[in-house]
Amino acid sequence: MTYLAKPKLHHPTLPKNTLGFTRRDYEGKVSTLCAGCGHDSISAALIQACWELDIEPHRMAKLSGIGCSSKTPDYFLGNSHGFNTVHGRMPSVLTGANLANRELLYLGVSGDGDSASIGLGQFAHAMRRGVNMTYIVENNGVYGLTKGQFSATADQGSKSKKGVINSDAPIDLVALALQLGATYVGRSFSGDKDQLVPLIKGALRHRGAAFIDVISPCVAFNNHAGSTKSYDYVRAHNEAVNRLDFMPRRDPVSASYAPGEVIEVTQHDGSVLRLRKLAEGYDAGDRLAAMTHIHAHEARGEILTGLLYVRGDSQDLHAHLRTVDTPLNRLAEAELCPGSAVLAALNAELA
Ligand SMILES: Cc1ncc(C[n+]2csc(CCOP(=O)(O)OP(=O)(O)O)c2C)c(N)n1
Ligand code: SF4
Ligand SMILES: [Mg+2]
Repeated sequence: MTYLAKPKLHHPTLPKNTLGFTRRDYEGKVSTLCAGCGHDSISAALIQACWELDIEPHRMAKLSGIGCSSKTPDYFLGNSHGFNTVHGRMPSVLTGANLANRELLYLGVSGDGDSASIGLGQFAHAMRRGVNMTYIVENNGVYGLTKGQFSATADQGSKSKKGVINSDAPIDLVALALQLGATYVGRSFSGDKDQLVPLIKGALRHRGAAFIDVISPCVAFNNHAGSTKSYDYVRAHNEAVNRLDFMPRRDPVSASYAPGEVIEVTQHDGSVLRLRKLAEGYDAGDRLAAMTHIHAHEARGEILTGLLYVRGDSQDLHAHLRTVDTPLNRLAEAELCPGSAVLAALNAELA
């Protein structure tokens, strides 16, 4: 409960990262979510990823919409910037913040209701514009906060807690993100920390729109037989395409792997994603093949997880708009309003 303050004392032997911070320094308030909610495991994975990446908490901005999932930024990175937007409006508020200050790291946390229903248009435009962000959807197939109605990601034929069968076709946000031009696309399961932590680390180091759909069971309203987002169902149908290692830039890159078994993708900052292929012939650099693969496995009732697509030479919105390197919120009047002589020269160019 949030009225119970977390003890501030750290055990003296807790390991520290290169900034001198322990994992506890990346925590937030005590979670008010239901015990066992998948969303809390995602918060734990985010804390670990940020601690391992030596992220300075004040350089991170976390934005969210409305929902149990969107409440979670309160439970991690308590020393970072945070903004709870209106339901479904996280992407546009984040885009504005990112345009104003390109130097922060942007994390968008949303739910399947927040992103696939009311915020679907906002989600689409953040992806196609290449907003430099890590966009995480904590996907439980229901509106958890408002007591378990089917969301737009609920599978057709899946059963609600009260026994109602969902008759509508689902929206697959991963397939949509790929189609819309996201340059880093992955899916994971809240119960698979080994897969989720490196996936988040790769996304945080990616330049451009990085999207991760995390299946995150709602223990209160969507964890029964007949649900396709329950712990049991996801464990039984999870099909990983690759295993991911994230290597920060400062580490020497070794090449001790058998050819054909591992693909390496170097990101813009020099960090390396090392992908061990699990699925025969899976190439995370081939967008069309990724789309086909996702649909083929979906037809078999399997949930494909791992890094599904990544583009090493990705660009972001600032590159598309050719903005200046200095964050726009730091430009002073002299730069923003350089005077009539500059205006006259510009007009002369257009004449
Ligand atoms: C404009 C608006 N419409 C509807 C609501 C009611 N509402 C609150 S949360 C929510 C859905 C949340 O679902 P999801 O994003 O999947 O989050 P979860 O709780 O499942 O993590 C809805 C419909 C609202 N808060 N604001
Ligand atoms: S209602 Fe569902 S999504 Fe919300 S906190 Fe409880 S288990 Fe999590
Ligand atoms: Mg939900």
